[in-house]
Amino acid sequence: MLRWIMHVDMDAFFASVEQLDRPELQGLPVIVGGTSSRGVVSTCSYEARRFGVHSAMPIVKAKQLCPQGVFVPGRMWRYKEISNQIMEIFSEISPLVEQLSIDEAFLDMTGTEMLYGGVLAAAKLVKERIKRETGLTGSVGLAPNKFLAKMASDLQKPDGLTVISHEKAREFIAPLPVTKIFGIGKGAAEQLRLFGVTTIGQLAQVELSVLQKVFGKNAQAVQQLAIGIDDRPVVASREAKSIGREHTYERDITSYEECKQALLSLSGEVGYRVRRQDCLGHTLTLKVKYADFTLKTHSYSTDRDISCDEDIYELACELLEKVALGKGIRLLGISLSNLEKGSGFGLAFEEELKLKQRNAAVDDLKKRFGEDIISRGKVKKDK
Ligand code: TTP
Ligand code: MG
Repeated sequence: MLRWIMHVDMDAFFASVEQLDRPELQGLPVIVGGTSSRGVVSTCSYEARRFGVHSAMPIVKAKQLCPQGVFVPGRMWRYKEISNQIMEIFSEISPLVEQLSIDEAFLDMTGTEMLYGGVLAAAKLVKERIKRETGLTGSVGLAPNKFLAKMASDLQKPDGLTVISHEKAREFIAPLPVTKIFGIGKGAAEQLRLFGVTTIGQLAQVELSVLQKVFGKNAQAVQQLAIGIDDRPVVASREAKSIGREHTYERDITSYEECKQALLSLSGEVGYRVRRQDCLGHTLTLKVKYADFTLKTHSYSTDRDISCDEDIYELACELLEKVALGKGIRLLGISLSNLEKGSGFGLAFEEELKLKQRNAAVDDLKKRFGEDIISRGKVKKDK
């Protein structure tokens, strides 16, 4: 199965949020940062970049370069709010997301082709959802590994979408300057230039002994990158405190039978995500939003290791007993928290072992053919 990694990075993030919230700033050189005379630029809009302003530049210098700039202090709470929103979108697109910073993440898209009709369609969907749900633009890189994906997302900023295919990867990166490789700064680039190496293609072909002079024990890893090879896995973000899924239904749910069917499907989705992140949890939360938008949550904690779809479903159904149907249910959600690492596939009684094997078989199918290939029980019939 072909590996596909997506890297998404928001464009001029803090500055774009300011332009979003204050439309009168659109099209203007907006510079976000400490506004005291000793402050530095956090970031600036692309309009300001034309004047040579960039992140980490002293504000004083930015004022010299761009006196007509609109200087604004940062509003971190607001950036975090939007950051959460985009991370939520990512987690709905891929079960394995690694957040790198406030505005960027890797998504492991391996095995999702069937789900979205190809990885390119998935990349377009991510961009569309970001735009529709936040009003901002992000740039996407799609490639066989993390190194290439991160490089790709940067190549056509802003609002970019760049795909580096498996076949063309090496050829694609060969003409680019060595500084495009993360970690090769001006110093190393200067040293390499003395050996006649300025492009990634040349870096791929130069004697390893030369690279050892510049990169020491990292020489081989650098040369691997130069031929487009990078085996680092996407690692689920450590911050993940809960893993959940929720769904808003087109028609309000009015019976327990329908609720159970919905929970069956949600349990499969949550379980798959929990296991892909090599996690198990101890607290299950059921979220219910009613037709009048009032919200209720019910939780249950246990010492047991919860990671199987069946356990999640069973606990969700127990919690459902506390739920009144009221005027109808608009949204249902299940999340697992109190997480710890480990598959919980250690010691097990025979019956439990069977369950785990069945879950593992389902995960394998989903990984290979996309998450939609199989879902639980009666739910499939409804689709
Ligand atoms: P970046 O993604 O590096 O920059 P950006 O989103 O502003 O612009 P680009 O279109 O090139 O991706 O960083 C994300 C945010 O992190 C940025 O909006 C502000 C903040 N940041 C700082 O506060 N200081 C810094 O030195 C950098 C690089 C970023
Ligand atoms: Mg960015």
